[in-house]
Amino acid sequence: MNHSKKPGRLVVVSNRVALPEQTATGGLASAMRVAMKERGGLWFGWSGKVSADAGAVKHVRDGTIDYATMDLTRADHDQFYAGFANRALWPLLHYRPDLVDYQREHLDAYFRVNALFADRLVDLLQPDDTLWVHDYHLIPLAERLRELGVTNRIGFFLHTPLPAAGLLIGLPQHRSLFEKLAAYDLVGLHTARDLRALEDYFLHEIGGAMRPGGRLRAPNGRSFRAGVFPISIETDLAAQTAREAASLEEIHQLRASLQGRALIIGVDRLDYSKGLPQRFKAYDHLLERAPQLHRQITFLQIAPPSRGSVPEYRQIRRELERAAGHINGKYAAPDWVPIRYVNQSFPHRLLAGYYRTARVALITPLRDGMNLVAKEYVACQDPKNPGVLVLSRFAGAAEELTDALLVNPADPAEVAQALERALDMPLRERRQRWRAMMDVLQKQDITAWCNSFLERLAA
Ligand code: GDG
Repeated sequence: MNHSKKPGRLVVVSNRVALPEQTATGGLASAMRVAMKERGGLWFGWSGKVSADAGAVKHVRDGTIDYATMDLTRADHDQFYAGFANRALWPLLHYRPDLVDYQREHLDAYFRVNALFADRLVDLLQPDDTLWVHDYHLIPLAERLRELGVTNRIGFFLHTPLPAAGLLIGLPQHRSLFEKLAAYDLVGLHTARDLRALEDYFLHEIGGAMRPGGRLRAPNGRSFRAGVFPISIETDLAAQTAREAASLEEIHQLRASLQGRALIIGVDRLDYSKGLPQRFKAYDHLLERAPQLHRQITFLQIAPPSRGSVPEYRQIRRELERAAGHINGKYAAPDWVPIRYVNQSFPHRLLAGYYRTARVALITPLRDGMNLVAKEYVACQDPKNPGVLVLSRFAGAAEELTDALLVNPADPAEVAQALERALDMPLRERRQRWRAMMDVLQKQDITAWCNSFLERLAA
């Protein structure tokens, strides 16, 4: 860095805050915890609690991090969080207009909660703070902060994909929402495809313009920069955690239970974007077409439930229970269960050990901003005997991890074929592919991600 001025405090704002004692099962929480650990600063957001005393800010200090959280009222939780954010924006951003449930009151609540966040945050700010706002819950936050007179640098990072502009304009009132991105100084996205969608939206759908130097100008007159910053993981730490996990009792137990069978693993929040029904179908297809693999393989799908207050999530949970039961009913033997389907979350050190035990990771989201599990799987492999990553082309990670076996998750035959190839892959090829992917992850780890975003924001 060649800034002459010492950077001020970092203020991270995200809907959920990963408080010190909580297990973080979401990608944003995993990543930002690392970013904050390195730099310290203020982390502001929702406590995750609903109460009548909403809006009062509570502070917790842990080392160099100051956590400031507030509760939401029941109505704000239902309309802002479960409503507009998770039943309109989340499906839209994941290319699922069919699942978008748009309600005007939910959009109003979304703006209301963003205004409340801004009102509370503004009292905590210092003049040289740099603000970094995260994700789709908080798109209008900067505009509101600007109205309140905040002139600090404010960056925004979108953790989801950004779909094609033609889909974005299907959202009623889309312009009242997306044009507000222009109040940020820098908007970060995971991939080049997401950036193209953003540019296309501003340039061709709402009448913005590209200014010299690559700044996007919105029709409201504000201009901002946008860039590609693929999020990553703590690569070296993940590798070390996985090495150490080998001696844990739980990992021995998993190994022993496999009785020499090859383990295929999937780890995903239980979410329709992760393509789990399609993945189960592909596994069924594999068992159907490759009877020689029966009793030779075990598929462990870990899927901690999330967003249980949203009906689509309860529905997919039921669907998967049925699908897993169906496959086990069809193929299981007295001494073999083809799928172990686990709706539970595990500490990271155990996940690391499970990843290292698995011969194949099967990660097939229909759409995913990045997918950190894919990166964690690679980082956790034994360099001498690494496993194979079967990865959806529609995960952001596929743009970097080009040595994975890339598949279209909607085609069970293609996925089954890739699984067969992965299970069969000679050691030499496994090592070559793993080395190439590990090189990417060592160069582009979470620290590099944070630094590159914050340097661009400061520039
Ligand atoms: C969003 C975007 C983007 C999972 N199960 C457990 C557990 N996890 C951890 C994983 C990983 C994280 O949660 C999941 O991250 P992903 O990236 O795979 O997916 P999302 O939660 O959907 O994250 C995504 C990400 O934000 C970052 O920008 O990549 O596209 O959708 O770190 O390890 N952690 C623990 N126990 C579990 O059972 N402790």
